[in-house]
Amino acid sequence: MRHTFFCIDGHTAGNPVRLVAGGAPLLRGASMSERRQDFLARFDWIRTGLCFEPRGHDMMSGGFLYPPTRADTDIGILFIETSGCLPMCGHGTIGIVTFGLEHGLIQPATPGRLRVEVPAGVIDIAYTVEQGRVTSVRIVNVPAYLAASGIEIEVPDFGPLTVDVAYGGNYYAIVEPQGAYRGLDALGAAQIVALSGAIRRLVADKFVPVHPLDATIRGVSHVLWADKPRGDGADGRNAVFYGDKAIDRSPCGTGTSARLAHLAAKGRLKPGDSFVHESYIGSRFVGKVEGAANLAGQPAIIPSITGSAIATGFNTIWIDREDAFWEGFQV
Ligand code: PYC
Repeated sequence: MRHTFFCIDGHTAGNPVRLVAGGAPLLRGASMSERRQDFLARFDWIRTGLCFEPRGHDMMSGGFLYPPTRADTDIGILFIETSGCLPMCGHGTIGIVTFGLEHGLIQPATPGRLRVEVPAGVIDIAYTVEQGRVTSVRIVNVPAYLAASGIEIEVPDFGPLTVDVAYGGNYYAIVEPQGAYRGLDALGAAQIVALSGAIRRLVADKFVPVHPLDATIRGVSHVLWADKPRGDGADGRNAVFYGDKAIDRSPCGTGTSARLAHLAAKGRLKPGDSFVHESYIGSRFVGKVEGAANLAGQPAIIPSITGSAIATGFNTIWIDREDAFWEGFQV
């Protein structure tokens, strides 16, 4: 049996986005969070088939558009990625909204604005269009907060690290330069990948964050290595590790949100401050602490992230049960 998926492929600040415009399964659930659980239980083969090799690769990421479950939103998005179905994905949202608007899949009630239901909650989008191209997408994200500070771990063959955990739509272990970590260029991509999986496991042995409003969002999924910027006009640089082998090519929307909450909680940013974040490859998002918030008793912030995406082409993908690798594979 052959399943056909009509996709618009592209990238946000260098990281891949595959908008699956045709072929989304019908999902059960009274919210995008419940639909995420239903997708994981019944349709995870679609994610692995489209994101893993041979149809995808270690960084592959994307999502589907759905009618929202809430009357106060315009669209729903379900994210897929090599590591699973993320509650929220910033670079994915920028790409999906850009490609959806440019190809008439999204019809906004108010031009320039969208309210989007994602599994992590509701986000507000403002976008600009010039000559039929979406040139900028600003996301006012779900509340972000610092979940834990000063977790001490001993990383084999590297040494001790003190790590903080912050939420920006996913939970991030944040590592600032210290001890044997002397910055991203000194570390290099191969070591970032080799160490990050161990750091994620070591942090999980000591602390498992659970979202105060949605217990299905739990556990550190990403590691954000923070550093000073390389280019003029930026405030920081990062390498965000996800899945088993990926370094985000974009500055990572949820990672930037978590970093803003982290810096705000440490008194290094305040409401109204902007933070230009560089990715490992030098692409940029503009982050901003929009304001203070309260997340079920936790001090939090409302972060925003602004970036842009480019479509690279249409891609009709088959997942054929006759293919030995119909579900995809990872090495
Ligand atoms: O942009 O939020 C993001 C993201 C998550 C994983 C990769 N990118």
